[in-house]
Amino acid sequence: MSCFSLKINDRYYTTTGWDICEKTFTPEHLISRGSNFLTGNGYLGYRGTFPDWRRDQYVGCFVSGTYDNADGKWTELSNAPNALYTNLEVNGKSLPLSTNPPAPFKHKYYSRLNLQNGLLEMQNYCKTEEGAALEIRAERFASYDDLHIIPMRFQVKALSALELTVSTGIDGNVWDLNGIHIPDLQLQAHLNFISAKGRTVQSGLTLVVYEGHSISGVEPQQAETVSQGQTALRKYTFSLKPGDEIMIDKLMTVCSSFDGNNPEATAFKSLEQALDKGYECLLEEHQPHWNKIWKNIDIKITGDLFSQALLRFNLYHAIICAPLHSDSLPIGARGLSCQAYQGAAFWDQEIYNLPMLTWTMPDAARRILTYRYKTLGGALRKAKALGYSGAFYAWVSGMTGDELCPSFFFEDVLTGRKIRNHFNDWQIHISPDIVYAIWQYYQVTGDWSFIEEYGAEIIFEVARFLHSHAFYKKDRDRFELIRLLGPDEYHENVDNNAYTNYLAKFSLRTALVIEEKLKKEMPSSHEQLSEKLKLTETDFANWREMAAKIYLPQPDPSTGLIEQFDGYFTLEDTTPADLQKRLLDKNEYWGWPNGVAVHTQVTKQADVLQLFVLNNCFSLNTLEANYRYYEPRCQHGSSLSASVHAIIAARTGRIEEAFNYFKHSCLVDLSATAKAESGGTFIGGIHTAACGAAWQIVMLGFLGMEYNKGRLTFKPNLPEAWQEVTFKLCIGGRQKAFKATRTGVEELNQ
Ligand code: IFM
Repeated sequence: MSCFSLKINDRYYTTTGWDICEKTFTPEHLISRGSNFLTGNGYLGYRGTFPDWRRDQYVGCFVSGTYDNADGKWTELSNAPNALYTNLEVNGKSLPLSTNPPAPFKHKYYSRLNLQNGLLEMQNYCKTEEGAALEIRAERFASYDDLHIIPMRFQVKALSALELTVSTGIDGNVWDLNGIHIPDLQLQAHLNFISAKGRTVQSGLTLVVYEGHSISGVEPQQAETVSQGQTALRKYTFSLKPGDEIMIDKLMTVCSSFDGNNPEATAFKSLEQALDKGYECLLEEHQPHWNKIWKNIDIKITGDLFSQALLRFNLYHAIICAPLHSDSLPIGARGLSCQAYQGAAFWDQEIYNLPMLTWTMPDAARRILTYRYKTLGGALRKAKALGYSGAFYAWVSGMTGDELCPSFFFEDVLTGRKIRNHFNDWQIHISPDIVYAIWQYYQVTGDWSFIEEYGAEIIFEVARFLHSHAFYKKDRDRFELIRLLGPDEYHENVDNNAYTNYLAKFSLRTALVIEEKLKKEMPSSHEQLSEKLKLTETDFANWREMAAKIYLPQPDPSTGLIEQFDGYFTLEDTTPADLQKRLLDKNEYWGWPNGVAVHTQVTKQADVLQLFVLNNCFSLNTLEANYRYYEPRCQHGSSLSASVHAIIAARTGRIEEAFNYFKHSCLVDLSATAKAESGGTFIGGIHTAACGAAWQIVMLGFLGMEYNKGRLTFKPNLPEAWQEVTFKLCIGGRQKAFKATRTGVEELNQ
């Protein structure tokens, strides 16, 4: 371990800008530690827990695609049996691995997440009450070379003579948020490996886990297999002299029938091959995958190691949450770090996660967008069920694209009554958000084939939906969008939310641009698609009319302010701090229908400001006026909010403020500032939107990047300590390298 360390906050430090380390573990950080030190590869996410932790310590290995509804209400990802489970007994007494080391060893304890390759290292020195001393090391990674495997190396060095028992195998008694997903788990200890297999309750998926290991260093005196309830373990006893070292190389392999018809064969093949190769070789094969990822996404900041480490921590999580191996899976709002938010995509995916991928790893962005095509059926079904035409995408979207967001989401903590939130049926901006991301992907990559194959169909169906949702106000000769929920979720049932209306217009115009191009340049595609979607000239004319006549709240000529929705400015004007004092219970929900914010101008998260991130037609004065107005009224009750404020603050030249919001956003997980529970619902885990947004804060905020009709421009406004920023972008299929300084941005020769 390097001697240099730079403090990140009271818990974490970095040694190189490529790692996040901690020196002590405190039980109050049980949830956030597991999330922050998550190792993953987009296929699975294994929480950063100690090897002897169990369900009460939130151990989890969440596997993409394993959606299941075990309690009849919540669909979520399944948690695989824990095949890294390992515990120790020293001289007959259990020795918890997360014990903080006693005084003489204090400074030697550490955990380190290496961001360069996702390797999580843990080291501890333990001394029992009787004076037996030992050093324990464990490291593991989720392989990018074979997505089904997690290799772990576990080492013990005796510092005094001691009797050691190591029990290692599979712990099938796992943490589940909403019902047990694999109630019929079958555990079996075979000669050289242990297996766990079961079926998920409602989705009927088979989930298979194998465990295998090898021991070197000292021969065990005794070995036995102990199967008890939901665990199957090998128990080894060693008699150790001071200086004796034991090394256990362990392997967990995971596969579900979502991945193919024979998950057992796949998981077993992975096990056999990996055992053959051995730990070092597996690590060696894994590393180049990360090298390639970092070569695309890294942003190097010279002059500020603190910002560097924060940024890379967020980029690391923005990658491991993304199912880059598939075009049928979404990026979950908590990625693969837990079951919260149902392993499902929200608008976060398009507006927060995709920009980084589109600009740096466009193939990956294409796959995630293809997921939206594959789930178009769900969006069509949702629209139909609610009486609309076209595609109304699910607010919470899993495997099929059918709406997963329950109508009753929160509970009123004062009365215990359920709250009917309308995230699912009024938050319509999700559909135009998808159009925005698709069009951005096309603008940056020039990949028209995506539009022809998938994008046009999605966008036409969204246009159709928007038209069917709109209300034509005869007296004003304009289209309005009424009964909405905009990005600010505290205000439900509002009309003409500026963000939604502007994006709706953008979507309609995009649909018309595509229609025109298809008609002119690819008439047969135009004909086929029109036929498939049963689109007529009347549809196109309707979209044209609505695009021309949709009401867009304009900046007020005297104040420059855009009203968030009709009547917003008539609401009580107060501050989040004031509302805090009105709470009867600290866990009260602030929003609909009776929350303290509902009749006030206090917002949960950026709304009008969010529009400015996506739409650069507004003048700097408008940005300035609205930032000054809306910023003090925002509670930042969502982890999505700080990044938007950072971007707009940077664009309007408030660099210190922007830097504070950058830290706020990038530290949301490391400082565990966000609630792990809201209205009785567990919402802990990694905030993947904030992770993706870290990239945007730097690029759109501090570097002032804009891309207009194929023209890339920058207006750098760097934080004080940042001397230079180097990064890569992939435009039109070509990767370009850039260097930004305080005075400008230049393209580098590669
Ligand atoms: O999509 C967000 C929403 O904007 C605020 N609540 C949490 C959701 C998931 O991150």
